[in-house]
Order: sequence, then C-alpha cells, then structure tokens
Amino acid sequence: MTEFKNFIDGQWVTSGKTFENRNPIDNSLIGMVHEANAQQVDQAVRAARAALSGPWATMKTPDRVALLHAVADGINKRFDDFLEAEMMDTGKPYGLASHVDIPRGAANFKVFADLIRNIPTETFPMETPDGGHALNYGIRVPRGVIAVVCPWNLPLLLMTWKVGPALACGNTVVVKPSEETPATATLLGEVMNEVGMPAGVYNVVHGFGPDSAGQFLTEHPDVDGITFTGETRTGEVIMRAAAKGVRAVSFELGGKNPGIVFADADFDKAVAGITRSAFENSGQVCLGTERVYVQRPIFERFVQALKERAEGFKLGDNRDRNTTFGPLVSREHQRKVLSYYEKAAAEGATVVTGGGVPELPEALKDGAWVQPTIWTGLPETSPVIREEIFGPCCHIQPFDTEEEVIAMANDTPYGLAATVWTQNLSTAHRMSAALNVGLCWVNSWFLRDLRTSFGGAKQSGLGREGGVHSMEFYTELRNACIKL
Ligand code: NAD
Ligand code: 6OD
Repeated sequence: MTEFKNFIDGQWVTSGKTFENRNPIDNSLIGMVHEANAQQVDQAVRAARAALSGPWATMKTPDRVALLHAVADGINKRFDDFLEAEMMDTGKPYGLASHVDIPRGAANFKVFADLIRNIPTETFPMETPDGGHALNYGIRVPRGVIAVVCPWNLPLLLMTWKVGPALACGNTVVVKPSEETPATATLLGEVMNEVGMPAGVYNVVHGFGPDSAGQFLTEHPDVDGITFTGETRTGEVIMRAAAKGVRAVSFELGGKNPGIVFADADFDKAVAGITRSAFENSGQVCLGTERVYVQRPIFERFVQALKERAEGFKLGDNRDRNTTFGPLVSREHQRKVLSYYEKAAAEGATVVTGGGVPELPEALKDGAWVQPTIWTGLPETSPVIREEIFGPCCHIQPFDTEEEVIAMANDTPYGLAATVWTQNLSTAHRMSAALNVGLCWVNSWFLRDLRTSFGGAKQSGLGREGGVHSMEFYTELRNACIKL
C-alpha cells in the first residue's frame, strides 16, 4: 500500500491520521495520505523560515539557477514515475499527461531559473538640493516563506508554476497539494533530496482545506505570502486569513470562459480549437470554454461538427495509449457535474450530445465518468451558463453582431480567459481589447509563453504571474538611495 507522507525539512513525516487516495478511473485505492496536523504545519513553516538563513540564503545566483535546472532534470529522469503518479491521481489520459503535465512540470523550473539570471531592476540618478548627486536603484529580495495552495486539475504543472519562480527568487515554500492529488508533490520531495536541495527549502503538507492543513498553513503568522489556485469562494476565505498580518496574496481562481467563433473563422481549425478548449482534461481546465458563441450563418454546421468531435473521443483506461478522454477527478466532482447535466435538461436545453454517464466496461463502472456534453437553447440567465461547472460540457449560443457577442461574453462575474476564432485581423484586435479577461487567445487556446502575464480579471483572480510578474510577487523590491 502506497503511503503519501509529509515532506518537512527534508524528512518524511507521518501523522496519526490518514485519508484515502483513490484512482478516479475505477475508484480503486491508490494509497493512504498522512494528514498534517497543526503542529506539523507549524514545523514545516519553521523549517522554511530557518532555511531562509541557511545555505540557500548564501547560495550565489548561478548556483541556485544550476540547482533548479537539476530539479527539472531530476523530474525528467524520473519522468515515468511522475507520469504514473499523475495518471493515477487524476485519471487523465497518457497522451495529455505525457505531453502537457509532466514536461511543463519540469520546464517551470528551467524557465524561471533562466529568467532570474536576466531580470533587471530600475535605476534613477538624481540631483540633490546641496548641488550633489544621489543614485537610486532597486534590489530584489526574496519575499520569505511562501505558502503554495494547489488544486487537483493539473497538479504538478500548477504547483511547479508557483514553486519554480518562488525558489528562483530565493524564497522557501510550504506546498499544500489538493487532497485529491497528493502524489506528484510528494515525489518532488524525493527529487529535491536527490539533487541536494537544502533541507527546509521545499516542504509539503498534506490535508484538506477547512480545519486542516490548508487552513493551518494560510492562517500561520510566519507565512509571508500565499499563492493560491482554486475556487473563487476558497480564495475569499484565504484572503480573510491573509488579512491578519497583511500578507501578500496571488490568486488564480474560477472562470466561465467564452469561446467565440465568427463566421469568417477557419471552420475546421475553430472546431478543433473549441473541441480542445471545451473537452481537454475532461473540461477540468480553468481556461476551458463552457460558453460557446457562434455567429449565426455557421451555427448549425458548427454544432453538428462539434457534436461529431465530442462523440469521437475514446473513453477508457488511461494507460491505453489510444484513450483520449478520462474521468473526472472524483465521484464528488462527478456528482456536481451531473447535477448541472440534470439542471440543463430540467431547464429545457436541447441536449445535442451526452448529458449523462457513459456506458463503460464493468471494470471502470465505479469511476468518476461523465459524457462529453453539448447543449443549445438555454437563455443566458441559466445557472448552466452563468456558473462554473468544471466539466466536459458547453452550451452553444448563436449571435449576430460583434457588439452583441461582446456584451454576452462580458456578462459574467468571472474574467479569466477567452478564445476567439476569426480570420479578420481587425476583429481579432478589437475583441482582444473589448473582452474583460486576463487572457485572450485568438485562433488558439492555452498556447503558453511563460514570459507573459497570466491571471484573471474580476472574480477570476488577483494579481498576475508569469515572467516579470512572477518576480513582482515572489520578491520585495527595495529602493537603495546612495548619496554620492
Ligand atoms: P478548491 O478551492 O476547492 O481547492 C484548492 C485548494 O485549496 C486545495 O488544496 C484545498 O484543499 C485548499 N483549500 C480548500 N479550502 C481551503 C481553506 N478554507 N483554506 C485553505 N485552503 C483551502 O479548488 P479545486 O476544486 O481544487 O480546483 C478547481 C477550481 O480551481 C476551479 O474553480 C478552477 O477554475 C480553479 N482553477 C483556477 C485556475 C486559474 O489559473 N485561474 C487554475 C486551476 C484551477
Ligand atoms: O499554464 C499555466 O501556467 C497555467 N497556470 C495554467 C492553468 C490552467 C488551469 O487549469
């Protein structure tokens, strides 16, 4: 039986209380997770604090960069272990985990290590009242102990997307992985020890949110900054915790993202693009498209084409290389998504395809499966169109004019991402300016350059990470004023 232990100060730490980790493919038991208690979370934060004045603090930047490259190489060396761990925790298909999750998990260390080597700070020479001069310049110092609270949808990718820049900037971290997906954060502890990361720089505490490791960590007074990815409501709770002691927060939260297809789009590319944005990772991508708007002249043809794509997925065991569609992360999440499937039907939606649980072999029937689902015919006021479902489903609405679709797309409390499909360059630029989102992809989706800003508008987040924006969050900028 696999045990997932806490990783504190370079040591594996068990606790008196464990919880189950199950594989969503068939609900089989993967292993038991040691839930960190308040004392162990405190131990982890203390270890992270102490490491800020150990060898990590005095390490020269090129050595820190080299060590982070070694972490990335360590992940790649154990690629198959990470892959298996991620596939078991999430149920995601081999093709997706091997091309997206694990390679990005390693790249997050390399990219931010390289960035830190090249990051400039500001300089202002000034004249002083006594006729002399002074020189102002910025010095970036690590923020301190960073709490990294993670979701379950892209566990390694989203955790390292925070840990990579945090460590590159010289901080230490305490990671709280999602209770659903403890495996890859734990494995990373092994890599940290293998490459010689000083003890206490990277710590992992397992558990849940309220009255568990998540709450203990975010309320801990010796944490200097909290970076959180997850639901908007959880972000509100963490923001309240961070207010005590005025700690910095960076939030990547929920979304209800629009996909907009103009009649002049390259039809096949638009269909392929929306297929990905609506159904990749079984719809469990924060950037995913749950509201599709298609210009009326191509509406019927588009609905038909997307239906064919949705019905073309191969559901099954994720170790089978031909499988293209996995289950949801848990049976609890399955219940939530199915409740929206029922709601859509009850509200009179036309169910173009799906709408329930797929027929699968006996061995998989206890897994967290739902069908890829498409609806049409709902009013924009429906909860199915307004609330984040986080499943493999979308509603397709026709539109006539650009003004009309902008108004519908922006009519949401969220503002994370949009994907727009058009061959008209002017439309592309106008839409990018008009959509109230943090990320607007045109003729693409989830095309990532880690130097760019990433984050959400409105209730989809607070702050930006990526490139220099990550450096802003993970460092304090100090101004030195030298009277010459
Ligand atoms: P969640 O908010 O339920 O949990 C995220 C993490 O927070 C988990 O580790 C959980 O244990 C912890 N947590 C829960 N309550 C807490 C509390 N009171 N105090 C401290 N920690 C607490 O989110 P989830 O269900 O794991 O992930 C899905 C959500 O994440 C979706 O809403 C999705 O849109 C969002 N998400 C957003 C982005 C983004 O970049 N904007 C990326 C991925 C996921
Ligand atoms: O690519 C990234 O850096 C990132 N943060 C992706 C988020 C995906 C959300 O599910």
